[in-house]
Amino acid sequence: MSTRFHIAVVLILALALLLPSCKEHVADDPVPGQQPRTYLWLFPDGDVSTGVSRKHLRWWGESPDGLVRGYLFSYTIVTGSVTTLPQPDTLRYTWVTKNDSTLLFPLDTLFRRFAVVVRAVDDGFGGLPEHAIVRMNPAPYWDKNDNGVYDSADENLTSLSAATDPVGAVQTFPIRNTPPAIGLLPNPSDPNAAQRLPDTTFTVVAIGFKGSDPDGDNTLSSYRIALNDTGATTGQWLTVGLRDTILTLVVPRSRSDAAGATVSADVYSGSFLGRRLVGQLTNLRLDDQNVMYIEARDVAGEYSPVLKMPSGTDRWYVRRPRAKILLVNDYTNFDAATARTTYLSSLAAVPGGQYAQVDVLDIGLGLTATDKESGRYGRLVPQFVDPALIQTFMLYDNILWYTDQLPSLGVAQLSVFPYLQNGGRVIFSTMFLNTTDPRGALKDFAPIDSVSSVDLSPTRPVPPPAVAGDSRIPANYVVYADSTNPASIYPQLAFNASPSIHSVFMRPIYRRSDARYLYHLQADTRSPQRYVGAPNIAVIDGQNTIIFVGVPLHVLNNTTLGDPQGLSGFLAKALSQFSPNQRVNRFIF
Ligand SMILES: [Ca+2]
Ligand SMILES: [Ca+2]
Repeated sequence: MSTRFHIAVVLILALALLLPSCKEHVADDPVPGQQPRTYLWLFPDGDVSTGVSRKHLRWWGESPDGLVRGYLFSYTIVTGSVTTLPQPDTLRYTWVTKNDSTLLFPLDTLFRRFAVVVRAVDDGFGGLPEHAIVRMNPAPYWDKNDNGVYDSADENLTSLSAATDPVGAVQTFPIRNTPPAIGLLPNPSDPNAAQRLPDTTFTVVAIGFKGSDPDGDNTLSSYRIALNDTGATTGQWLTVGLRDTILTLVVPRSRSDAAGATVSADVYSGSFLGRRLVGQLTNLRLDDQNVMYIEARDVAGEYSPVLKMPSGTDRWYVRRPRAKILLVNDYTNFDAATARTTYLSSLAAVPGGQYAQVDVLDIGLGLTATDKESGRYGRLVPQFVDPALIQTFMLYDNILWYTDQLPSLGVAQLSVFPYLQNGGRVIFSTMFLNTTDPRGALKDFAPIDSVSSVDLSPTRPVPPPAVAGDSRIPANYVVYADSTNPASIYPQLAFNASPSIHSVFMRPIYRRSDARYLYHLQADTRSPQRYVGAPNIAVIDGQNTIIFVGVPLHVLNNTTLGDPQGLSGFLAKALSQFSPNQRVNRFIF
């Protein structure tokens, strides 16, 4: 503590003890012409040792012969420990009537000294608008244009000097910078869970973070990010701006297809739609584990402790994308292994062999049916679906998304539409629930107007009458291609020969106005009939970008009653019909 500060403390105690007699003295025998005195107090405990840049100050004045009208307040950077007014007084003062303020010293170096000067002004002076700028040299004036020179409309303040404390309260504060901190943003898909990376991704990953600084968040200056190495030899930091708190690393296929063991990633800031390229990061390891490092920097040039992702014992493995098509596995039913094998072999059998290589994303991995129903994300789904899953999709020309009766709709709603809008092509195969179904959400990306909502639950009345849909489709029932467009008739399909009954919740779907039907189910030949008519079960949109199938495609692999190539025949036709010149962000093939 400084000597002056001690004096201030002693004085205030003395004044408190002597207050009654002082008052009497002032009232009985005013002393005209005496200037006020000023006192400065630092909260919370008066510690003026080297400290952080946020200080709560309080000041007050004592006037022996009148009231205190206000204060001239100033602070300035100094080199030594200043305890008296400068001579000549060249300070820039602000006129204030309040008695306290939380000061944030504008620290832009590691260490600074700031001198605070407060001078009480008594009622011998008429006052000024709050925050008016006052200068005392060469004679007091209101520096209206704040240029430090008495000129233009500035006003002389002739009565100010006599009303002002000639000494003032002067205190020097040594301020040391405090380094910033950095932390992860909340998990956007679940605020109650920590943000994590999927343990395996393709060449896209997103991370959200936020810096803070005890000296004030407005003293943060930038962030920097590096991959796998922060050392000077091979590590490379990429510095990004303060608003870039959601970063997505993306490697275009043109680059990863030609890369060796490591590759450079483009770094985007923000959501998919609002994305901005902010730079590149070298050193992303393909088919290997990777680590990201992120730091915040403040205006004084100090960095936060490093934020490392993944953290703890988590790992993040980056797989090199190799295929032209991404198989999105959103299917957790008992026959999941059969379904997966059927899709992989049917794609491999497409003539030409261009789908022999298939990349798979198991978005249902780790989820129970209950999890799916409550909208939880699988652990391979990037928590920033927008932009990370959209950018992952953009690595592929086509997506085949197959799901059980509980599609990951929250994920699909955020990702499928932007993918289609940016050139992607999708085959989406789903089942429906027995009593409720997600018609509204499906419409966000599927070219359908509605889905039959008839009760298909086990407690539905025994037929007759037949209803619009069924939960039990006999083996070998034929799925006919729509023939209204003779130039583009799809191969016939049929339900597999076993089991004898397929337990799928089939509901007729109704096309969006631009879309056309691709397939309808044969009429029900059972007696009594369980479903009415020949329900439409597949549509394609008017732009030829998405095919939506309301039954699981993997049970339509009947090569006797369907196309001789079975499901493969359908996939060959569908993938070739998709705007054939389409290439998403790719280079080879
Ligand atoms: Ca001026
Ligand atoms: Ca700081």
